[in-house]
Amino acid sequence: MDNEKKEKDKQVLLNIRDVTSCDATAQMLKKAERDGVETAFHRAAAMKACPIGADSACCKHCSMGPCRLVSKDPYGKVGVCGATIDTIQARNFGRMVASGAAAHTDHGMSMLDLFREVVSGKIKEYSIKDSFKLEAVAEEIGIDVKGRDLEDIAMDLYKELERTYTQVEGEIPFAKRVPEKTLETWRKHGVVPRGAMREIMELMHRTHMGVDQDYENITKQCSRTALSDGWGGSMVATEISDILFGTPTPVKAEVNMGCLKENEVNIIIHGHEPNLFESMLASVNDPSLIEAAKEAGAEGINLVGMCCSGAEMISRHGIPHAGNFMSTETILVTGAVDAMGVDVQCIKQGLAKVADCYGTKLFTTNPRCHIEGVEHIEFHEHSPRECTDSIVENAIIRFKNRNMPIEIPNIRNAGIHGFSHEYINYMLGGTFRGSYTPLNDNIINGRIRGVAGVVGCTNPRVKQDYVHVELVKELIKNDVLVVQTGCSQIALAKAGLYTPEAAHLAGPGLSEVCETVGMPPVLGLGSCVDNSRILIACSEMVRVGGLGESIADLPVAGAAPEWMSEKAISIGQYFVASGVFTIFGVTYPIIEDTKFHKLLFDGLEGMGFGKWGFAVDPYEMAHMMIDHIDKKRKALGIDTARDRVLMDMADRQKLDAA
Ligand code: XCC
Repeated sequence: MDNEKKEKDKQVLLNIRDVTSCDATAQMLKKAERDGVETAFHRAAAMKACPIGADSACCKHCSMGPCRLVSKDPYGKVGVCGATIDTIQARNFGRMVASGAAAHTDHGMSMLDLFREVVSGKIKEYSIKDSFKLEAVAEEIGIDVKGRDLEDIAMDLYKELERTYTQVEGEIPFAKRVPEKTLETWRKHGVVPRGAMREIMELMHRTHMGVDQDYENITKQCSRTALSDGWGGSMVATEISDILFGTPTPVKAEVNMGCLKENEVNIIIHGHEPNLFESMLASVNDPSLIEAAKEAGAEGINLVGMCCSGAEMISRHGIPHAGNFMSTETILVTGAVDAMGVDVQCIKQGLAKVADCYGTKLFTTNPRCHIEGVEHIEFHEHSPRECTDSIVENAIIRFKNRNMPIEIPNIRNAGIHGFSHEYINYMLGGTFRGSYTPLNDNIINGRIRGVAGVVGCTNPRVKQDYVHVELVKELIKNDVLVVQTGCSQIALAKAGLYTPEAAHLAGPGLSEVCETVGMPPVLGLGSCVDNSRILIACSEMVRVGGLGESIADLPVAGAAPEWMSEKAISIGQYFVASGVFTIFGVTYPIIEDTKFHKLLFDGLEGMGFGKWGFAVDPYEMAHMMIDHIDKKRKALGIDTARDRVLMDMADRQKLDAA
């Protein structure tokens, strides 16, 4: 028996309908099993998650251990150094925050490096696409813009934003965007971030053996570090990407595996940083490469995105999106992908083997992310086309030599993507009076009950897309407007909720608003770093007035129902520290009935922050969020308005006068 046959014989067979609600992924999983190909779904089924790790009851920060505590009796034992369960959990949690924040802030810093080189004229392949936004952001953080050259403003903006990373003392620049009362809470508890490098370094230091051994003190540094991601590194990534590549405005685009085209050279870009994808867009439109594809017998070159790279490009350019995180291996099973270029984050090492099985050319491009056995074509920002042209050329060669049957799921879902904070402002208020006032008014009058951010990954430990879709449907049915990013956005787009017609799934108040404005009940804001757009929207809701003085007062909630990455933990912690009730699904890396758990799930709220929640069932999760929104409405004194969803003019005037 050869090795391949042996592997096929020991392969776990899935009950496919239990692991995904994505029809295209299900179709490809069936094919993968026929072909004897293994995916992360199979590996998850074959490998039980480690229960000690899942509960964070293990400490391996020194070689006196690793020490294993007992989740069922968390205070029955301590580590060899004497560390209690709360110290161990807080340290493990802190390291997840540090790693997640590092990923986002390093991405943001790459965007800022590119911006500097473009502004100083050293890179000519990219340029400033949104000078209006450049001036608006500069002005907001105190840079004088009147009568000045764009280049001077841009260089000042670069210098100012560099502080987001390198500053050793003082507050990060975007702290100026934080509502005063929220900022006061941060100052009171000493969690206003200085610079991301300092915060991440300090958190790594404090979680070293024998340093910070007070879970409350560690939690403070978790918040400070996470805030340096949300209001720092991620926000810089979003703002600089908008300035360089354009601020998203609504665009009709398609998602799902049916975006692949059998008769064209198919290229997928997967990862997170938009500069690679922007260059690839230029490459696939190069007449000489199109000609080469045609000479190879193709009808053209088809560029498709996945994961957050795809979310950036569907938002800015309407580039089709083939699927979220748990579909990145299965799409290769189509046999139709001629090349996949990846940069950083969420790139499964398992892609290499699947790509090999189907002859797809897989390329890593970023110096931070190589994969053993995978060809690396380094992407240099000073000569970006060298890398992306080469990927296209390789894809054309693979197209010419396709030698196995192709099966592309015939599923495409059209929808409207590309909402940004700026566009929401315009959409609700019009060109001359762009404002969040109509949103606040509709929340106050009860047509919209509140706003929920539903974001984050997919995870083979739960049925792919199912929790995202059911949660969002339940929220909009109850008049909660939903904003989304990342892989969650793609789950809902595949389920058809990104069309204005989906308004019929919303409750009467929300559907009325959607129909009046012509918007879907679910708004996609882009990639995971674009969660910063949700923070900005929250600040704006506070600034406009009528919904309290801090983010913690707003009738809003957040969820990452199928999360898997450490970045998600950092995102969760910065939303909580900003004042938002944030619920995670799948599993929560802390034992219940410990002091650290109580602090995260309850204590933080009493200190003026938000709090964490956990639920696996989408309906339970939705109702926890709705209950929280109702609690905030009550505290604001707008709970009675909700009883009479449709108000007449007299009601409105009474409310305004109140
Ligand atoms: Fe990764 Fe960003 Fe999660 Fe998707 S949502 S699995 S982090 S690609 Ni960002």
